Amino acid sequence: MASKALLQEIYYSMLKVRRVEERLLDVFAEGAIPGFIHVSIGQEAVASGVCACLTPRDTIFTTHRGHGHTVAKGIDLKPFMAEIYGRADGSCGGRSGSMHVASKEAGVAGANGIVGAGMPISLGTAFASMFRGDDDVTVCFFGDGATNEGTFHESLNLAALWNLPVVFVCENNGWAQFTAQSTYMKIKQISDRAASYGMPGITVDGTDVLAVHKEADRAVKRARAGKGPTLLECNTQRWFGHYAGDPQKYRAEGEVEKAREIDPIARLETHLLAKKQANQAFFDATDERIRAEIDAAIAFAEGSPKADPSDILMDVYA
Ligand SMILES: Cc1ncc(C[n+]2csc(CCOP(=O)(O)OP(=O)(O)O)c2C)c(N)n1
Repeated sequence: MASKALLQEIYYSMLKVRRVEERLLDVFAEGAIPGFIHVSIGQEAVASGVCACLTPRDTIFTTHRGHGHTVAKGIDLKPFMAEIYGRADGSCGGRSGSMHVASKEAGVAGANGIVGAGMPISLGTAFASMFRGDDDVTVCFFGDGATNEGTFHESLNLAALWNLPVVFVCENNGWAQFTAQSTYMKIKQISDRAASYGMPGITVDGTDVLAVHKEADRAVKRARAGKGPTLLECNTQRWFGHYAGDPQKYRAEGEVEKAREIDPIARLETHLLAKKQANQAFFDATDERIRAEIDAAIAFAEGSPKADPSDILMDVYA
């Protein structure tokens, strides 16, 4: 059972993810951000529920839709925002942009714009932990669409074979770009695929942060204890389009509105109020604190010089 302090911390994390992405949508619309952004609004319970089980030493890998995981893992918002703005003080010197943010300090080994590409790389940090003999864990986030990539199958097979300390978290929002899961996959439950590789496969309501946290905690503890990988499927809802500006014309009438009725943050608020673990004053103060942190991060990004194009190949090894 999660403690009051932990639940309040998870609430802060979820609201921070939400407010950061709302702000990113605003500044993107103003033309302040180069490239594309993909937001995960509606999916916050997955990022925050899983990352609450991790230590700063643990590593995550994420995707093109990775702001939430990166913020929940604890990246400093200033270099995070500067990175998305393409500024020299960004966590990657402004060379990565939204889709490839990484931060060694925060244990974020990187977002990745290539679908399914994080999975084989995540075996590397997991193998390194095993090789060093420490108990650090790697978590690899990806979407439902990525589970049809060859990398998914190769990575799960090898992770199970080598008993690697990695947790594969499939954030199943039912869509891969503009294609519904039911039109590209026969099975309904992606976690069923885990059995083929010899690892546990769990499906959880990804809008219920308590459920996500409980199952993620079990999977992370299992990996930390040297018992090997788990596939954790979190069923969730994508409120916005595939990318910022996508009008979602391919979705059935009323579907988006229905998805937005299931608000993972409101669900946690209801739980906290019912259990008397927080009150409205706490929610308001948390929001105010987060908004101030975001204002400071945006000011930092805007005040940072643009990345110098002549540095583009710096730190590129292959
Ligand atoms: C290898 C590869 N194929 C195709 C694309 C184009 N693409 C970008 S995101 C995306 C859909 C990914 O869907 P999913 O894995 O479910 O993640 P979600 O966008 O729902 O978070 C596709 C096909 C790509 N970036 N990389």
